Amino acid sequence: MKKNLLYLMVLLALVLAACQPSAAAPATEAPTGGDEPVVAEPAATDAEVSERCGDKSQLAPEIFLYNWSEYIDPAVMEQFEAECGVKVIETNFDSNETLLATLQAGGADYDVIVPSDYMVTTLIAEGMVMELDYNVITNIKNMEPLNVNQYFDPEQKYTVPWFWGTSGFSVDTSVVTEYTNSWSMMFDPNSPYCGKMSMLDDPRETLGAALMYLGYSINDIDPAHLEEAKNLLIEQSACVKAYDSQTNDDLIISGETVLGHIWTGDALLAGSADTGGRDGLVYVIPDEGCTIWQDNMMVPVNAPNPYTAMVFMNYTQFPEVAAQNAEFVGYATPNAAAKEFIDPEMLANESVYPPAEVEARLQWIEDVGDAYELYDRIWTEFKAAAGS
Ligand code: N2P
Repeated sequence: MKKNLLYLMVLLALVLAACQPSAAAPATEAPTGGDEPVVAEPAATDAEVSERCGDKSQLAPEIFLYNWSEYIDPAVMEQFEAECGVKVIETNFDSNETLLATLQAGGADYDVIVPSDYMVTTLIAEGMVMELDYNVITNIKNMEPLNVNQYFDPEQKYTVPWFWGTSGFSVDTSVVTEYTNSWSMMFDPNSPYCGKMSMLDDPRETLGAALMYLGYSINDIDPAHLEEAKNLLIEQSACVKAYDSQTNDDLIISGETVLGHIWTGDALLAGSADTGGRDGLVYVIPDEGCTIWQDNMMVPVNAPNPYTAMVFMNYTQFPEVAAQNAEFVGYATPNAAAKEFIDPEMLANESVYPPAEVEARLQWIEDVGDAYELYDRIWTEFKAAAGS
């Protein structure tokens, strides 16, 4: 009888224990940025706090990543899930302006976003992103000094550098046997390659290319200069097969285009049969200059899982992980510690890591403040005139 009572008590204790909130339940996100905890959490055990996954007891089961297309190795997300138990659900955007409009429309609760430089300025000014906790993102220490404390985040409070690159054009040299390193290859109205070109579908990049060809700054806000750039793009549109930032690499690989305004990594992977592309596609940084940019991970103010977001951001910047990712996407890494794990041939590729004399003719896109509306109007008018 006594024995039965003992069993009963043990059973009762087990039932009661099962009803208690578990330390492993992901319902509560760890406080970040100095906020007071809403609910006091039991201190995590050593087993729960790991270098790569942070405090496991505080991780959400999934996070939402809003990213450019083909801009993370899916294996990195799978590894993070296997190691840390967090599923990364990725959706893509095709321009910084789409990203901004999506966030402004609300309703989309992303944990991690990947804006470029000038859009970082906008998002901070609009109060749409949160300060990061670099006690969680300790791998910020791995970054090249040149890629941190940039003009768009001078005190390094909001961003984790992701990749950087340029926006030149690719040439299919099996068809375009004679070419120059000038934007005139893209803007000549009498080009023999009329109808076989693509341009990025991106207001600042595409208007920027026209502004540079005309000899203006990529950040020009003179309405007359923008009008000129618009008219140049309208004239060029007769020769443009597609305005496309996501499948422009596929277009040139398949031969549908032979000249394409394109970002470095896409050009690099498209230009080699070893990486799913085709040999003979050459990437050009025009003599007149082109955009240099840096994309960065950030956390929106209304992110549901900021702690887990920051653990993920940190995870991607361990040297081996960052190197694996850089080789997959084909872009230049800001992560200095990753470089010893990257194929030396890629590091030596001057299209990916341009030498100082080339860098001197590159321009950063900047937030143009109130002139955003001018750019928006000019771009909309151009798109209407180009019929796309
Ligand atoms: C990768 C997109 C690169 C983003 N497909 C350029 N800012």
